Amino acid sequence: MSKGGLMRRRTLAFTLLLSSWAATADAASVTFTKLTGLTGGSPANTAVFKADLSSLGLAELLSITITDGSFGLGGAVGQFSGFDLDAVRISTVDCADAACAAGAASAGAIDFAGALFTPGAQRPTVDPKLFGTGPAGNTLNNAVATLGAFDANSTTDASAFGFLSMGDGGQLRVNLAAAVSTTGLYLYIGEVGDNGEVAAGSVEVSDQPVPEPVTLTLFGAALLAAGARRRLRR
Ligand SMILES: [Ca+2]
Ligand SMILES: [Ca+2]
Repeated sequence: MSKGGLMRRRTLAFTLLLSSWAATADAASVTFTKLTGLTGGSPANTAVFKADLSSLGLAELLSITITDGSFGLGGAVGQFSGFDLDAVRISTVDCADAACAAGAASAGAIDFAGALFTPGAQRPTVDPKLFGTGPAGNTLNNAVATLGAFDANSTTDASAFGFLSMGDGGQLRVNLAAAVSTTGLYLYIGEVGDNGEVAAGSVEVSDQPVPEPVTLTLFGAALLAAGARRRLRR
């Protein structure tokens, strides 16, 4: 392909991306109720929060964004800073206690392998990376976090397992494998430690997918191409 052809293709990618971003995405913030009791692994100290997704004005659910809102309050430091997320589950079972949520059948698969994670800040003393993250600390390692199961060992010693520490202000975005009707649908999230760290009030659900990494790469390439064009014109 000629340089001109390559440039045109990059410009097209840029344009398509902008138009898809400009499309109105229906999203809503959810309100959580804390369930009674605790669940998890050993020790089992995971608090579970429930949100009713049927009253948000969204017909379908396709993505979930969870943002730490702890502002440095509560919980541990270093790699365990911020909201410690044990599990995320959607279910049509209306639970009143944590054990019920841990056992409730899932109403739709969540694509944890494709999760987008933005690490939050660690509180001193800072560790190489947050707990439950990949090698560079900016991805989810779901082999450690097991976000499909309420199974976290609520400890900060060597037996810590089964959760993701998001860091202060950290954000996790996941897509569902397929859109799910919100009729009679509940969202459950588990917080390890039950120590006052919160994500409530900053969880958003949407009927639009979150951007895939490949899209972001294309976007970056388009920006580079646009920059190159500007430099050439000078
Ligand atoms: Ca924490
Ligand atoms: Ca887990």
